[in-house]
Amino acid sequence: MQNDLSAFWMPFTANRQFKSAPRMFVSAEDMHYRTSDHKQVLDGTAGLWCCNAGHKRPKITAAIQAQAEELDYAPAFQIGHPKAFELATKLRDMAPEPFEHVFYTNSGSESVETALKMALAYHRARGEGQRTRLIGRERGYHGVNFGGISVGGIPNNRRMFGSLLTGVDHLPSTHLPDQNRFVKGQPEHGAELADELEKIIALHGAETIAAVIVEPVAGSTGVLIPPKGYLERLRKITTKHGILLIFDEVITGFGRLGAPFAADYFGVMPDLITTAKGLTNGVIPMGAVLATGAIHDAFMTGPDHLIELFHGYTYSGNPMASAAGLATLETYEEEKLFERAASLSAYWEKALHSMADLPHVIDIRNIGLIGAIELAPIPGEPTKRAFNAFLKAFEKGVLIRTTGDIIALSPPLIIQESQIDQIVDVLSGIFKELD
Ligand code: PXG
Repeated sequence: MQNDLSAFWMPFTANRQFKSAPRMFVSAEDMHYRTSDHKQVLDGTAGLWCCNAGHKRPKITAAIQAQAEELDYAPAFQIGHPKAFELATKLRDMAPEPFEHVFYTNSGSESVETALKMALAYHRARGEGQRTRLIGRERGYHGVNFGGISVGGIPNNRRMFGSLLTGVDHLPSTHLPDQNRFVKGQPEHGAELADELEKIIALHGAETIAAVIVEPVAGSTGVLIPPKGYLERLRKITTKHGILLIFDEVITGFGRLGAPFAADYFGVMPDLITTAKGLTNGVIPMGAVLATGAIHDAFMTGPDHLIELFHGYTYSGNPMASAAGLATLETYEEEKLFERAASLSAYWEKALHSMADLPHVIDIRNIGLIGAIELAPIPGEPTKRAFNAFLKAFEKGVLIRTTGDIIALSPPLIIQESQIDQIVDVLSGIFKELD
């Protein structure tokens, strides 16, 4: 049957281009998608950075099926169901030590809004309600809701949408292409960029600032890896001034760097962590904000029968999502996938950097199982060269993501070395062919 594509207004998609030559996935298993014209496509991006355990994983599929039979939905407010508590406990056990509490959302964007609201309300609850400013960073991506695009630093995501939140300021991006190029892992230069926070604090007064939010590794804007010492300095400055530090770990959470969270990997503890994506292997929408005991406890005052935080979603801790989350975390543990990511990262690094001398390649960056290959833009036609690479890679059976003229890679943590080779072979061939 001919499928009418016109009704569905697709997100973050060139709708007219897509609908003139659609690319459709109809099934998936482990490392591969299958297209509507029966082609296998190797998943170089874990869907959208979310299917960390690969696709159609038996335990997750079975858990969802069983949950649908048992309890499809339970009200999220004033009533519970066991799996939401079980998953929260498991998450707490997996998270770094200061994180004792879990607030459920349905996406990364909602986790960001939740964390920002928690930060504001935390200060207010402690009698510091004048701390209303939020600090983000240039080239930051924190989802697409109003708080997230306000603290985010992507012009296209902001400019069409009005005046956004007031009282927001931005740190400079950590990307220093002139000093850090073809760096393996964390760059040497740029820790001092964290000191820009001191200038922002001096400008506004520390007592007006509620929180700083950053991605420990910026994913969406092309894999920007924190310079050595940068996150440590941000932590030091925020602590000194009583400002909360939020790590947006929507991409870096759940093993992407070879540790449960980037906070573990870098050994820097924020006050709030936002998550989503890998929490349920992308199978059912779910996000979570991890909060320290100190933040949670600041709300636990007043009469017992009153709601402490006026925030939450109809689907917070949804039974189906909770079941998927539990089965996902069990799959990560049973298959030791975070350890696997850590041990594969050296092979990954070497494979990626083998493309350094190919045509058009102007930078390569990597950390954990994340990689980026930056291409020189076609003069006057930015983004086109990388998008052409995406189209060609798809034709050759490899799924990649592009942002600007940067190719971003983030395969499922079950990837084999031979499949890393396949990605590099296909991309190398394409770079030689590209205009
Ligand atoms: N924070 C971060 C750091 C993210 O990367 C979000 C929040 C928002 O999550 P939701 O679930 O609301 O989409 C994200 C999402 C890409 C890409 O190709 C990245 C994201 C989403 C889609 C595509 O880089 N990140």
